[in-house]
Amino acid sequence: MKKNIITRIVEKKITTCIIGLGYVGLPLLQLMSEKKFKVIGLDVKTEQIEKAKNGGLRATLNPNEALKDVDIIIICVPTPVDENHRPDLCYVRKACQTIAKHLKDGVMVILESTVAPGTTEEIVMALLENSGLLAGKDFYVAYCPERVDPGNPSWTVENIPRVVAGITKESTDIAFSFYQNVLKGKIIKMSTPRAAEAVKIVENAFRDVNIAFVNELAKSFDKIDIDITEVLTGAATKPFGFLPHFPGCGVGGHCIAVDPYYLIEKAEKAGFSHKFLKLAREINDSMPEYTVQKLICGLNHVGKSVKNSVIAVLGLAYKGGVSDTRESPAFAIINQLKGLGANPKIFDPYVQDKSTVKTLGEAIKNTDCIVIVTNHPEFLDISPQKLLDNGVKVVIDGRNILNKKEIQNLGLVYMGIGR
Ligand code: SAJ
Repeated sequence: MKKNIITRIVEKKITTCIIGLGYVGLPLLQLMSEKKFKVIGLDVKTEQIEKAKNGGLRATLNPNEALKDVDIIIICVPTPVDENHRPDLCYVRKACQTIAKHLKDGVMVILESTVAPGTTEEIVMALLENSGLLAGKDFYVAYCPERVDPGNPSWTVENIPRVVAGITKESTDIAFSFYQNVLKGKIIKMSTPRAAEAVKIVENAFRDVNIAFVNELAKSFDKIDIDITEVLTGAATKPFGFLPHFPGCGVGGHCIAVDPYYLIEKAEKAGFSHKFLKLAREINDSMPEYTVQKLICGLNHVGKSVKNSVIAVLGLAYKGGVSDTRESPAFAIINQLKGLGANPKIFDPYVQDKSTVKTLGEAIKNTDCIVIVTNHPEFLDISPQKLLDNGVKVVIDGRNILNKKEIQNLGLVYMGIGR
């Protein structure tokens, strides 16, 4: 069986189904289709199916169609947290329940979604064995964390290195062979699925704690009149042992702001408390309020209150160049401003449906204060003169992207995050 499926992978004679056609599954579906693999996408949302079909890809809402005669099933569904930051595996469970109804001998099931270490062996396997088949004996199971970085032109689903591990050596070998034949990036075998699950969580928790580090520095440096961007640029001249991260008005997105909670909960259940990870989350989640405090202070400098000012929030997306607003700090900032009696104009060129004005011009026209929440390229060259001409008095730069000196030289109040 192993030689058969690996031979068929090499000969591109396998049929693959990708469950979940979001920012992870859709690029993989596109890539496999371009490489002439027989592949079909399965999703529960019509708009995702339409999006795939409009790109000339095979996709369906119907599991019977998607899982008929399939050899390899890749699960790429979301793994969010709920409002109490508790991990939510409902999409993974649903996908496994669907698969179990169609699972046949010799099929390889690979989970790509970010999960707590142990999930593949303790939850996914059991759900799939509801098919009546035995994992590792009748069918194969592996874990290969996704590493998609939305908007990154250099690192794509095709060339990003990947780690992979199966529940048995055979499962590992088959999954390894699959990715080696589909992708170009280096594929590294790990000893167990839980090691591979831990790799992904560690990568993103690493980023979260480093961002929290510079966010705490920003609060400290604001008190002692040090420009953190200058200090980080200086520290980055050290060619080893330092990796620059940057402070801002908050940490959003479905990865960095979410993944640490999967390890926090898993460790808690095992009797360990991740004080450091929790503190990092607390610091990063405090940045929207810190930004609003700076806005209040900035308006005070010009004798105005939040309630009696026209404020424009620039950016809703969680990071520059994308339209994804999940976990974006923009919403906390907007809610706090509304709580203070403001009715802010909102403009994000990538999120028109949630913007209250349609152009940057409208956003700054007759506005007292702008607050930059997202480092969209469109905001990088906002002209200080234009701000002045439109009556802007206060600039809150939540991503430290504007020219502080130029803005201050025109007599406007500039407040960055740590600068
Ligand atoms: N952010 C900061 N300071 C930083 C970097 C980011 O405040 O120095 C904020 C961003 O504004 C954003 C949030 O953190 O609100 C997340 O930014 P991100 O650049 O980490 O973007 P993501 O969430 O798309 O992270 C993805 C991740 N990829 C995967 O999980 C597969 C992450 O592992 C990558 O490191 C990251 O892209 C990347 O390198 O861009």
